Amino acid sequence: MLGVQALVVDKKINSRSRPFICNKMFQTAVRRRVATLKQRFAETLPEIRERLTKVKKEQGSKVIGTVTIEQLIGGMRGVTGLLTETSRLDAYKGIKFRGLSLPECQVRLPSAKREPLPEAIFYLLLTGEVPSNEQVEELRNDLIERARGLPEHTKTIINDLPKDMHPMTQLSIGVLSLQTGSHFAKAYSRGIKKNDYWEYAYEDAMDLVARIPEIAARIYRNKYKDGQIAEVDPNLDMGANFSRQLGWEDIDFWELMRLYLTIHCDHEGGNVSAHATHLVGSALSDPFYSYSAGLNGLAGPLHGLANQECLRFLLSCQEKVGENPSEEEVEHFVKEVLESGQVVPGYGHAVLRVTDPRFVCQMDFAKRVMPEDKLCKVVRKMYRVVPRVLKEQGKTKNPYPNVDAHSGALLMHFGMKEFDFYTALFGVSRALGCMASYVWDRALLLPIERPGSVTIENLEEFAQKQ
Ligand code: CMX
Repeated sequence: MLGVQALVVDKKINSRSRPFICNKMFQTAVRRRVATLKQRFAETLPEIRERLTKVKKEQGSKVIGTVTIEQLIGGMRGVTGLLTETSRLDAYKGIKFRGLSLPECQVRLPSAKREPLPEAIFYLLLTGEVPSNEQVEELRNDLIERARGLPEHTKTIINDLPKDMHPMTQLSIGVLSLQTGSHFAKAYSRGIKKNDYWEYAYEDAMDLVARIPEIAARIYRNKYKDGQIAEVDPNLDMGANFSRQLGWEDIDFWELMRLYLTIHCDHEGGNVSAHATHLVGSALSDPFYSYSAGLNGLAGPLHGLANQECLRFLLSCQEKVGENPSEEEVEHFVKEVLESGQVVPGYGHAVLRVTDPRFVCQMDFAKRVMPEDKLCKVVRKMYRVVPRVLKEQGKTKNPYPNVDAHSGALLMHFGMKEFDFYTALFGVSRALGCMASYVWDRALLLPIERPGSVTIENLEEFAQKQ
């Protein structure tokens, strides 16, 4: 059995590591044994389980909210009905990962240069603790080892997919193909105790997080480049390795990828990708089945696909009114888009009622790293114009930009022009949050999800009785 102890390894910090990669980590790195992430998870679990049992037992009959008929018809907006440990979205303050805002994560989490390491945010999501440099290094090594185990059949499947298949379809298939190695599915069919589900879920979740970057990179290299892909470098972090496998050696791009993987990783439980993963997992489908479903949800234009739509929108603005449009020209363009019945991609949100902090930190990155980039300047002009136009239109509850309003322009700056691939990058990042939540779902023994439903006739009868 794959117990906690099975992962205890004496990982040494590799002295040959490139000094600028994990400099913060290596400055303080000591050659000593650190508790693995799985051990830390196991240590924190009993207390959390106890708190959940207590609150259920003592407060279980209390009402946390109501559901109006409008909410029932309207996609359950504002209905709180899910337990998600990893993050919480506040309509006015934005996302908090285990209580830490994005700017706080940027300051407190271990980094290679400036942006948090993706491994560090994953550790935070799983345990609720800010990891030390040694803990991140231990996790990084574990993920590298797992990344090297990408099955040959997954490579073959991706190679054989039609090149004109959308990258999100390919990514979903690639993740699903990992299912053959599911520890959870094998253990379940052998027969395991419910209390132990999380250990096998953890193994699968780690495999998935470790292997999805190479799956996405292979899709990119096959579809748009020569099909050749770099080996995983054991001295680099996930952001840098993923960048290299995509084909970028520019360390500013590596930083962008670290930022990208951090800010897209989680957005509490109700968004389509997280909710779909949670729902499918609640049937005890293993992490690969579950996250493949989450990716299918992420592929929708009102969710993750909005980033590619947003870039298309920015480019068509430039095409129509020039590379450096005035604010008046931008306003005219936006109004035309609205009048034609389309939404302004990258603006609005089902929960947020302020500018998305994930937009702000991308804008800060752009101002710092590429202050003269013309497309990023258009993004900033849009930010000055679109909220006012949407407010005048009066329909949108949140006229401010979301995460997707900026990401495409940053990628374009570095020459990643294939914008139908952008949602696949989002999918690599969202795996961190969805897999951390999947492990918690099994650890907290959450049951199969099964809300009730009504017919229109039921609603009419109910309204008459009222
Ligand atoms: N442009 C134009 N109209 C918009 C709009 C936008 N950006 N955002 C919302 N609206 C409209 C809605 O279409 C709706 O119109 P109808 O009443 O005619 O149907 C009205 O305003 C009210 O919608 P809302 O309650 O403010 O927004 P929702 O919670 O229904 O939808 C979202 C949220 C994100 C789907 C919507 O704002 C949208 O379509 N935005 C553009 C696409 C986008 O950027 N999606 C990415 C979201 C982030 C992510 O999940 O990745």
